[in-house]
Amino acid sequence: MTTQPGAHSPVPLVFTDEVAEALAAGGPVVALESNVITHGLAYPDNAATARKVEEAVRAGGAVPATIGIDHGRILVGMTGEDIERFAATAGIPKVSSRDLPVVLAAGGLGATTVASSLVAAELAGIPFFASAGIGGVHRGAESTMDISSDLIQFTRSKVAVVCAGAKKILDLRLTMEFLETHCVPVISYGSDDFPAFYCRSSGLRAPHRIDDETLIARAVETHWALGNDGAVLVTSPTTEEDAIDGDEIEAAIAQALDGAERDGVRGGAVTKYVMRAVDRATEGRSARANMAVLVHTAEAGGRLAAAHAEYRR
Ligand code: PSU
Ligand code: MN
Repeated sequence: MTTQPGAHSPVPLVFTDEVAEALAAGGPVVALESNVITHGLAYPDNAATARKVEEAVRAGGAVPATIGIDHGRILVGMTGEDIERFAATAGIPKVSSRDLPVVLAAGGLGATTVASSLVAAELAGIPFFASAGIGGVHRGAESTMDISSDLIQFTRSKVAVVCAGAKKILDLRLTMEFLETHCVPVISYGSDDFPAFYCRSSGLRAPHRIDDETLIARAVETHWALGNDGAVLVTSPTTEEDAIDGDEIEAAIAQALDGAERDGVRGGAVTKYVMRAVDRATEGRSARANMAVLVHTAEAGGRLAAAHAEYRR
């Protein structure tokens, strides 16, 4: 492990040797979030999936760097023991961008969302990040104003984000509108549509489609060369055989959202509550599709990061 204080930052970053070496050599690295380990799935599926996700990044041709908060330091890359510790420890807080300074200052463990993982990735000099489902504009946001910080962070962090779109439980039309308003490029890799997590399509057309990895790398670099300091979203749908039919799951989602409303679940707790309720309603089918889409997206992230590192040489 190497600890780097960071040339321009007092925030301690702790790199695994493998990640430090890859970055020093200009090799491909993919940053990964840890909130999906602590909040997205239950133990021991979460630990097994986190390991499979890391293997998938490697299969794609890159080095995985799972991000987490550990006693005032940002982990950039986790060991097998770290992953097991995050997966098995109950009560690790979900840390989004605004929580990051407080949790780092106070010490203790923290699980990073997409948003806070992007903050860490940029500090660490990692230009690629992968997660199955980004946060977005929640259904009913007209009155709740529940819009994920993930979307705001895309306007601030210079990192390419590979994902399978946003979760089906969100308002995907409004999520796409938000991304457009905030000038976030959205590139669909290998599909015409914006995917919806474990569903291959949200029913919405993506603004751009590119199937060639090198061309995606070039579009990402061009966005930054144009003076933009934000993210580029690259979506990749899950496979046919692992996908869930959108209509099939809609009733379970509607019911879960009603349940959240009835139980007074608010803010950051909504996503986990609704995802788990849908998993119960589908007798684990959505949880299995969730694990599959995580692995698939990680593999696509590895492949795209590898093409990007090659392009930059
Ligand atoms: N994927 C899941 N479950 C989750 C998340 C992803 O299957 O809980 C997390 C991600 O970490 C994402 C976060 O960044 O949800 C967004 O939460 P919010 O809407 O509160 O910003
Ligand atoms: Mn929210």
